[in-house]
Amino acid sequence: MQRLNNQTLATAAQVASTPSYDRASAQAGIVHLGIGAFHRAHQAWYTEALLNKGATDWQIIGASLRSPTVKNQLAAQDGLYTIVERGADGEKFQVMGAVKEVLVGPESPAALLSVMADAQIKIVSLTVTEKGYCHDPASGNLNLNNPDIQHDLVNPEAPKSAIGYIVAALDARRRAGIDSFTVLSCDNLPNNGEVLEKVVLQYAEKASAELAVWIRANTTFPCTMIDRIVPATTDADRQELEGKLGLRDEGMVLAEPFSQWVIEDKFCSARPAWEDAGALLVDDVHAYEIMKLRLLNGSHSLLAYCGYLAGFDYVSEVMREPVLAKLCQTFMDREVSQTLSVPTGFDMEHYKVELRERFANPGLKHRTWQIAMDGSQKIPQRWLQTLQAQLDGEGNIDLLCLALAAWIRYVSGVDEKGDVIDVQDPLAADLKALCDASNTPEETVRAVLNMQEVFGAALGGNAQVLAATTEWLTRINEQGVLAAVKAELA
Ligand code: CS2
Repeated sequence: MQRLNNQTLATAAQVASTPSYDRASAQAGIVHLGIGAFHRAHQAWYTEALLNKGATDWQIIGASLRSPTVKNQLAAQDGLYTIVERGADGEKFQVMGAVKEVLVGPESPAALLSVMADAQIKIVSLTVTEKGYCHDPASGNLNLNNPDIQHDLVNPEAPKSAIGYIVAALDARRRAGIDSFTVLSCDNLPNNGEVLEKVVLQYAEKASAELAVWIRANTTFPCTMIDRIVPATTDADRQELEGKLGLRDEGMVLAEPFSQWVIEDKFCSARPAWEDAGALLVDDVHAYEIMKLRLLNGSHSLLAYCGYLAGFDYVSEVMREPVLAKLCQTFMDREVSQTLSVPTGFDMEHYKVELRERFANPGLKHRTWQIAMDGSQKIPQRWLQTLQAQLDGEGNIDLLCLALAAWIRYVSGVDEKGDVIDVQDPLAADLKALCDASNTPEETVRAVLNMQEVFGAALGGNAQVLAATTEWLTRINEQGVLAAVKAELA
């Protein structure tokens, strides 16, 4: 089967929309670190809309900081790939031209740094997941024990971490008298721009005091709220698209129709008019971020752990189980909503209903296992801030503690059928060791909540949280998660 590329684009155009601009003459203005499926279906999609409307300076140079997979997928396709948008009313295909080329950090750190230092690049954006910030989630400080950070501080010319790349590229610009780029975080962290700014400055201070001063004076780090459900692409997805497109597309991504991007309008350099593509440019993103992280991602993680333990592979299946659908709604209504201050003019009740419809989208095979990954990095902003707010306001914390118990059960590494769980988490080994060394649910919960880097001191030592989480873990172990939740919500 022929590959999608410049030569075969006309074949794709029979079923898909295709770039309406001259890709060869468009210029790159953005370097994106972490060109995974999410970026290709989100920021690249907004940017493509502008290119289709005639913008010429904003193509994207994508970079992978680990594996050459995406480069290998896209290089043979001249950077082209398809977004398959799948919702309740069927599917839509769009071939994307926004990605000019893909670089692979480990193949040539110098090549990536030199592109980032090019005056034509105005924005360096990143989607490197929570752990890519190399910070301690509870305090927000740069983790100086992180092996990549230790490596980068001694090898600044060949970094491994996004932080190392950003600081080295900013240093090159400073030395060459080139203006700073804006650093745009596109990860699911609250105050993501501020988190990034803090770790970048802490790292820069270690590297050179003068550089840190320059970054403080010249660089901005806007916060963003990013939202689109984009499950990992599978080979079956590629096979299916091949039948429809008549071409092989190794770089395709699947996404839901919904998409939202709220960006703090704080750029130290030129920026694309993303508002013309439907993004919201605002003075303050905070209320949007918190709402999305606690309602969408918080419920997602709850459904992922409970759903996985109950034997469900995909979120849409979890939502078809009435007990778990009810759990999701009760969690949102009873324990999350009241901790949120709604952005002006925003209809939160509608947002919650829409979220549950999005989770139930049968066209997306979003694995519970995928969402369950990296829990130690995700749950502080998804659950723990909500939990703290509920404790402060003397609100209900029952289902938040169920969530914690389900996570603890999950990271113990054995599911309800006795099968081993492939737990992916930077702290997986520590978590498993704590679970293995404990003899009772109470000991297990106490040991895990004691992990200060995740829970901080106040929450980890809270007696009410300890008791409720222990109670849930006991019930899960004895009855299984489904029966335990059913009894609770009856
Ligand atoms: C999910 C998110 O994998 C996960 O942890 O909760 O990737 C989620 O799909 C996105 O944030 C939706 O915008």
